[in-house]
Parts: sequence; C-alpha cells; structure tokens
Amino acid sequence: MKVDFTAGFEGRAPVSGLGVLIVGVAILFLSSPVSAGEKKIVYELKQGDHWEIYSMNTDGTDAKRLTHTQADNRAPNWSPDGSRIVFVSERDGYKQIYLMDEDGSHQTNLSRSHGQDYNPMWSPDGRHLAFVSDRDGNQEIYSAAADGSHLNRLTQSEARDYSPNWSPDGTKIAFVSRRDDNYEIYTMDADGGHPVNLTQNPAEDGRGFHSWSPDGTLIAWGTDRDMNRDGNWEIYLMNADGSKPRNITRTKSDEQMGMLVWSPDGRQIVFTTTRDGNNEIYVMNRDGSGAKNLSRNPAMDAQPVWSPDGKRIAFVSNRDGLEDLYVMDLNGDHPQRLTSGGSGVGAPRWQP
Ligand SMILES: [Ca+2]
Ligand SMILES: [Ca+2]
Ligand SMILES: [Ca+2]
Repeated sequence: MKVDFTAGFEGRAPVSGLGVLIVGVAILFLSSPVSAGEKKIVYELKQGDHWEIYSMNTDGTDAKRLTHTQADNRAPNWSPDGSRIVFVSERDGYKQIYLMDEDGSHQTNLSRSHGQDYNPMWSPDGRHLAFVSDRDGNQEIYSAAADGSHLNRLTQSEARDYSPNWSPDGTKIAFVSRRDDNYEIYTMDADGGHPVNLTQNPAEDGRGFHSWSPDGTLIAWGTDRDMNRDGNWEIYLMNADGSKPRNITRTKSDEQMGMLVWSPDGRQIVFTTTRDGNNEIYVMNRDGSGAKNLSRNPAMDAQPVWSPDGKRIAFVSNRDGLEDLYVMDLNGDHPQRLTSGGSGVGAPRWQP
C-alpha cells in the first residue's frame, strides 16, 4: 500500500499519539528545511464587485482574508522565502504594487506612482521586484528594491514592453516587446543593459506566456509561427540565448493555450489547452513527449500551479458550478475543492 505521508501531514488536523509523532519527526528529517511545516496557498477571491486576497492551508482549512479595502486587490505572489506577499491593489485609484507580510500586516505601496503599475515579479533572491508601469506614457519595465527604494526604469521604447521574467540566477530579465513591430521575446541584463531579441520571427512570440526552465538553460513560450503549417498555436522551446527554437507540442488541433509552468525539477511542463474541446490542464515532458490530460472534466480548468515538492497541482475550475480552487495529484487523481461561496477565484500561488 502506497501512503503519501506528506499529503496526510499537510491535509489533516493534528492527531495526538506516539505513531503520529514518530511519522511527523520522520517527515521533518526526510524533508528539506524549506519544505518542512505547513504551507499555505494565497489567492484572489471576488466578493461582490471587487477582489480581495486570502490565504489558506493546502487542505482548504484556515482561510484568512488578508486585504480589507473596497477596491480590487489581485495577483498575489510569495517572496522566495515565503515570508511576504506582493500584490496589485487599486485602493489608491489606480493599480499599484503593494507588499504585505504573510499574515496581511504592514501593507505598503511599493510603486507609488500615478500610473498603472502591475505584473510584479520577485527576483530569485527576493531583494528586488520587476514590474510593468505606464507612468512615463507607455508600458515599460521597471525594477525596485523590495523596500521601494532604487527605482530603475529598465526599458526605453515607444512600444509596449511587458511580462518581465527573471532568469533563475537573477542576472537577466526576459520580457515581451513590440519594438520591432511584432511580438518578440527579449532578454536584458537585470539593470536594463544589453537587450537582445531572442525570437526574431514575424509571428506573435510570447504574447500569451514565456517561462525560464528552473536551471536557466531554456525558455518555453507560446507562438503562432506555425499558422501557415496547420493554423494553430504551439509551445516552443529555445536555448536561453535564442538558439535552437523547436516546436514541442506539434498538434494539429485548433487550440488556445493559456498558461505554462515548469515543474520544480524542470523535467515537465504544465499548460492549459482547449485541444479536447474545453479548457483542460495538461502535463508533458519538457521535450513535448508524454502529453497527458490531468483535469479530464468538461468544465473550465485553468491557472495550474505546482506545489513546491512537485507532487500536486492547484488550479481553478467551475466543475461544481461556480469558480473554485482545487488541488489534485500530479497524475490528475484526487481532485479536492478548497473554496466555496465566492463569485470568482483566481491566481493561486503555493507558498515556497
Ligand atoms: Ca515601452
Ligand atoms: Ca515575433
Ligand atoms: Ca476541462
């Protein structure tokens, strides 16, 4: 009999007894210090006409509301050490980058502009944030230290520059721009130097998503460059310097693909696709082989994120009528609903 101690440990209230104590101690020894202990999921929940940010345990217990404004608070994401949460708040009348501690305390406006500031991304060391702002007239990428100091404009083009993504070693930022008249993926140094067009193709590259592999050697992205071949979007992979672009999905179905997330060990990619007639969550090996439908449900299944141990996936679905948050095993088994009662839910992020 296969027993998943980790799921049992995280998913149930503590039970007294020597056996449980021994198992608990064994788990503490078997786990890395980072993954030991109870993790949380942070997410956005729509209440009435606006969104607030909540956190809860990964079994759905102990849901806590962290923001209390009558304006939208959205897109939460954990600092790499799991102690703070960045999010986008409209409490000041326009989108601003806010930070708070894990328990919702010390909510502060980091971006402090009169433009729209959004899409905050933590640097891997947690010391900086990159984000998008239109404060200077069009979309540019900025960075700031996590205390709001050292604001730095990183891009300088009349076109849209957006979707910043730090390389895992923190030295570069990948982003999408239309500066060369169509959507391309670029990288630049973390201080904005040396922008390089990696894709150089008349198709729309990275308009939907792009993502570094955890080891920093590869970038996966969505593109329609095969429209003339079979008329649909594909996921491509290239080396981090732009060399060797290759189509790893190679499907013929007329599908929409939404989101792409690497597994923590970098061996697999989870993505969403409509290839089976409705939005489903798929996993594949990083060379595109072994593609498998995990959600297997005629309802909308979207916004997948991996647990830090790579064993489970949190996602959003309306399979029970309303949008709710779910977790399932990596093979798609044991889907469990975690939320209920909101008029919308999104942006789940697992605590590192
Ligand atoms: Ca620009
Ligand atoms: Ca292009
Ligand atoms: Ca589905």
